[in-house]
Amino acid sequence: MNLLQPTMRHFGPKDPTPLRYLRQAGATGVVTALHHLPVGEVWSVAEIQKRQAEIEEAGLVWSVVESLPVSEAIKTRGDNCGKHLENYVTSLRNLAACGLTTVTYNFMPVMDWTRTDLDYRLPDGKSAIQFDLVEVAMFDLFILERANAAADYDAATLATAEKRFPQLDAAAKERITNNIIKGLPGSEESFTLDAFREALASYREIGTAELRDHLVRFLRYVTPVAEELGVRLVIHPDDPPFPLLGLPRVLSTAEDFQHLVSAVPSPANGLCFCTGSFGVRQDNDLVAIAASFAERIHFIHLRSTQRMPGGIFYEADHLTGNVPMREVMRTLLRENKRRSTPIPMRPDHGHRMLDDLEKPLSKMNPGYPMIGRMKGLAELVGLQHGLQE
Ligand code: DNO
Repeated sequence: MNLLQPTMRHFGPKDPTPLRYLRQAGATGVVTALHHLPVGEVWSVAEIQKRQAEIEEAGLVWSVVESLPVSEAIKTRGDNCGKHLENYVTSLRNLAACGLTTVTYNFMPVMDWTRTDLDYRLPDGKSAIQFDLVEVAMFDLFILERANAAADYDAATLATAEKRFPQLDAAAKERITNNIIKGLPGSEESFTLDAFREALASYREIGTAELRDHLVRFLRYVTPVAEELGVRLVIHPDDPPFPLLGLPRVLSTAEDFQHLVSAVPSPANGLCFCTGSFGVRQDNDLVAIAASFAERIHFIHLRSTQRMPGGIFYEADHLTGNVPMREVMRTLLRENKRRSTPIPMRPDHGHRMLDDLEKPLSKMNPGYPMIGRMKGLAELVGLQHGLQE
């Protein structure tokens, strides 16, 4: 059988889902990180082994690190950049010593992934997460009051934002603000409004070209060591795949990744192929991306999004929405067949549904309810069985 390795994400001891549930859901591997350690610090062998033991106790293996976060100092080439780069390499050495060789990271400035509504109801009553560009614009223009923000939106978005903002009550304003600045699960940063303004200000002199250069310099520093250790670094694409709040984004399209590969051809420079992130842009051809970068894909996130008019998208079921999952899967299986060890794949996100709807939202990791993810994994494994020749 030619199957991808089924994995699921876990957020460590604070995760409300016990590790054994992942195994019951069909995962053999766990995707996790040492979330309790501050970004930029060394991950010691002892800390890594402690987590590894917890995972193995549950009959699972730690397959992928998601993420070994890249600090803001490295992204901006700020004060602690040199120290953080050294620490990053030390952490890679320690991970490799423990047998962990697939390491995810992203290069999104300030914020990791972003949604504006964490409880968007679908017609059947399930709850999805949603991104609404008008809500981002309202936050940007009227709450954050960022200088020259208006220049970053088209006329229709601006007009809708101006019309909708006066109708928002305090709770809606708070929801949008918190969803944007407090950080979603897996984000290592969380801000107050003032701290957020300060973080944005650190990018005043950093546009697309500069951020791209910082990414290349980061990779040129870490990939020689990664290569020596047999570690594959996999960059997670921008989510959503376009600039937000005036911040540049440099990994949103196939061209962006091609640029990175040309600048740093090392085999340690890999891709976390995330269909949900790339798939938000209509001009991203997911099958072509999977085919052209097949050899560099060492970790896969599978989910689908549904685009709506006005810059809105929500997370669809794993096999519906705008992502052509069957063709994507066919392409990935072709590559998987060539490999000596299967490529790890996780069902990315899931809907809140069934009993999970009875649990308070505040006690769950948005995007990561267990039942919806289990359904996603089951569908994605079933699809692979169906595609076997
Ligand atoms: C969201 C995740 C991201 C991802 C990081 C990788 O659900 O896919 O938080 O883990 O961007 O560094």
